[in-house]
Amino acid sequence: NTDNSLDTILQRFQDSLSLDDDNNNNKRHKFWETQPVGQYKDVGDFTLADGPIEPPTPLSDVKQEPYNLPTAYEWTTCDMDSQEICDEVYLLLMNNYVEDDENMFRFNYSKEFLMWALRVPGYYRSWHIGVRAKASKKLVAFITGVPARIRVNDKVVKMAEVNFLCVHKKLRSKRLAPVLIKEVTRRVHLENIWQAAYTAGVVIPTPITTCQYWHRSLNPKKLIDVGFSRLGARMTMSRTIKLYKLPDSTVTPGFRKMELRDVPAVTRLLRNYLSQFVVAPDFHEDDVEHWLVPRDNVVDSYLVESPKNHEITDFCSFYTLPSSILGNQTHSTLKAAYSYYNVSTKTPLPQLMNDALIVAKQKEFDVFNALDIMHNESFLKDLKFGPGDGQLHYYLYNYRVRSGMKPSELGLVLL
Ligand code: MYA
Repeated sequence: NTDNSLDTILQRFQDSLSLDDDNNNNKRHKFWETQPVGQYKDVGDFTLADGPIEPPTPLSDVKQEPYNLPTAYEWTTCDMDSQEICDEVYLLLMNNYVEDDENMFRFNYSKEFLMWALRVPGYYRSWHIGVRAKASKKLVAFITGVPARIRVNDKVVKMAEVNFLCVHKKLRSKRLAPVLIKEVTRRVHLENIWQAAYTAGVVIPTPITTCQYWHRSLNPKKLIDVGFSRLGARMTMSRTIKLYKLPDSTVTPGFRKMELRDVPAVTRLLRNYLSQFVVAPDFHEDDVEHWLVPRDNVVDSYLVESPKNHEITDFCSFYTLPSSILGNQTHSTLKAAYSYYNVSTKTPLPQLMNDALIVAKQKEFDVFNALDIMHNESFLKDLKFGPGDGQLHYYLYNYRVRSGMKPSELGLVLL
């Protein structure tokens, strides 16, 4: 009976999704089951239409006061223009943010990066939310949103991109995260925005797609020394170093750093390219100026300008996100570049990305990371990227999209 077997498959899928569950009661996701997000029980229900899961409520119905915190804690809005506040946020994240499964590495977003990621065109200060201990005033938790226009199929939707959710290690598993999420939701609603996009390494109801990280060694000796990668079977260190060796300079004629004057051409190139994906940002010139004009140690962008007619034909970019190496005597940071937005119309994508690897190597990155989204699969294997063990799940809040989206149909990179 086909129905039955479909049910079985769905049930197995649902079970596999909640394997990492740590709740003792029968509810698998006490918080997420109450939220307007795709629920596991709806997976495979093709009668549900794409679009908002629940309609907006009148603004006057949005709760005016912040949610209650445990009595020892208080809300604070983090002013990311202030060097002192940025230092506090930087330190909270440096010591408590995302680690790999083996707790060998922890993201170490720089202050400059945080200021870039959070002060975007049209940002709301009220969406940069902290929690302090009342007595010591120490910052112990954080969550942020920034506004974005995201296109899903043929609709452009105003959303919040939610990121940097962090609870101090000493305050974990006390259900503080749901309070932070509800508070950012409330503040987003107050701006008359009802949808959000976010990514996480954990599985919660319900990913729109699940992506994999791939890693390209640039400094294989260091990566092996710190335990990021291992010597391959039948490989010596010197053969490994030779395997990953790159030319000293880029090969594509007309390949150069992006400048402010390139914003209109890059915007056209990018808008045209991103239009083919199911979910992608709707970038205007001010977004491109913010997100893609190079900033030292934050974001790098290169393009190909035709030597003949000066047309901009190709574009590639990556952002800088180091990780602290936990408990290594000789090395304290892993310098990682993350593939951002890339567009090829004339230069084959593998050649363009090889040039990106060459500049990343020149800039002394140890590793170049990329997700299997957009057209990235077309260069990962040829350019000697290897699959990582980490997965990244993409989510939308209060917006349903057809399930079964492939990573290659996704045109969105969140930081
Ligand atoms: S992803 C990066 C997340 N940060 C880290 O991994 C840093 C290290 N870890 C921590 O700081 C803590 O472990 C965190 C959880 C804070 C993650 N996304 O307080 P709890 C659910 C969503 O007892 P803690 C990023 O920043 C969990 O399933 N939910 O747990 C994007 C459970 O709910 P349920 C998560 O470990 C964030 C509940 O929280 C996540 O002390 C997007 C447990 O709470 C997670 N990464 O703290 C947020 N981790 O019982 C959603 C755990 O139901 C935004 N949980 O399973 C939604 C859109 C909002 C705006 C809407 C506007 C319209």
